[in-house]
Amino acid sequence: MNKDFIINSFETLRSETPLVHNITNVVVTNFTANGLLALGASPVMANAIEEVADMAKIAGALVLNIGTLTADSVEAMIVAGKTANQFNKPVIFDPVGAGATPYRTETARRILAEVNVSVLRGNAAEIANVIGEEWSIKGVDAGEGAGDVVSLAQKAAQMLNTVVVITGKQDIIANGKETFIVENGHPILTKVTGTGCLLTSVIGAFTAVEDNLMEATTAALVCYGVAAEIAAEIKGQEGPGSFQIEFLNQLHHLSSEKIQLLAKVKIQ
Ligand code: ATP
Ligand code: TZP
Ligand code: MG
Ligand code: MG
Repeated sequence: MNKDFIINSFETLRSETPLVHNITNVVVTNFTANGLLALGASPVMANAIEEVADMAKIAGALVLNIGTLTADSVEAMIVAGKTANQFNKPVIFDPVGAGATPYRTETARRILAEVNVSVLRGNAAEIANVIGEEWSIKGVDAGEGAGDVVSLAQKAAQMLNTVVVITGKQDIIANGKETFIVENGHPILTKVTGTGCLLTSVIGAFTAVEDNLMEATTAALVCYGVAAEIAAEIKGQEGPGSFQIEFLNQLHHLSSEKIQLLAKVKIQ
C-alpha cells in the first residue's frame, strides 16, 4: 500500500498544530496532553458544561472518552458533541470500559445515538459490547474473546455508520466498505495506562487536518505505532516507566523518513 497519504497527513499535522478538545478521564489527562504536544498538536482539556460548546467550536476536533464518566461529564460530552456536529468538526469517541458496567454500556450507546461520531476507537471487547455482541471484559482491559476482530470492526462500522477502529496486536480500521490493517506498535504499550486513550486523541489530531477519515485514522495509528516501536527498542528493556517517557520523546522525534521506513499497513 502506498504510504504517501500517511506522510502527507503527518507533515500537515506538524505544520498546522491542530487544537484538539478533549473531554477525557482523570487517569490519562496529563499523559494525553503531553502526548499530543510531543506529536505536534495543541491539546486542551475542557469539561465544564458552561464552556464545552464554545471550546468545541474553535477546536479542530473533539475527543470524547468515558473512562471516568460522571453524570455531569456525560451531559457535557453530549453538548460538546452536538456543537461539534453543528460546526462540522470531527468527533472521536473512546468507549472506555463499555461492557464492564451497565452504566458505561448505556452511556456509550447514548453518545452514539445523540452525537454523530466520526471515529469510534476501542479494544475488541468495548466495540463488541457497544453493538451488543458477546465478548468478555475485565475492567477497562480487553479480556479474552475468540471472535474475529476484522468481522467485528466491519459489522460495527456498518451498524453505526462510522469509522470503527479496534486496536490490539493488529489495529483494524473499517468504514463498512474498506478495511485497513496496521501492524505497527509494541506489546509494552499494554503496560502503560492511557496508551489507548492517548491514541484516540491522536486520531483526533489527524482528523483535524485530513478530511478523509480512513486515511487520517490509519495515519494516526501508523505514526503512533512507529513511535512506540522506536521507543521500545531504546528503552523497552528498562520497563514501562522508562518506555513511557521515551515514547513521548519518540512522538516528538518522529519524521517522514522513519514513517516511510517502518510503516506496516495493508488493505484487508
Ligand atoms: P486495553 O484496555 O485492552 O489495553 P486500550 O484502550 O489501552 O485497550 P490498546 O488496544 O491497548 O488500547 O491499544 C493502544 C495501543 O497499543 C495501540 O497503538 C495498539 O496498536 C497497541 N497495542 C496493543 N496491544 C498490542 C500488542 N500486543 N502488540 C503491539 N501493539 C499493541
Ligand atoms: N480506569 C478508568 S479509565 C482508565 C483506567 C485504568 C485508563 C484507561 O486507559 P487505556 O488507554 O484504555 O489503557
Ligand atoms: Mg492498552
Ligand atoms: Mg482504552
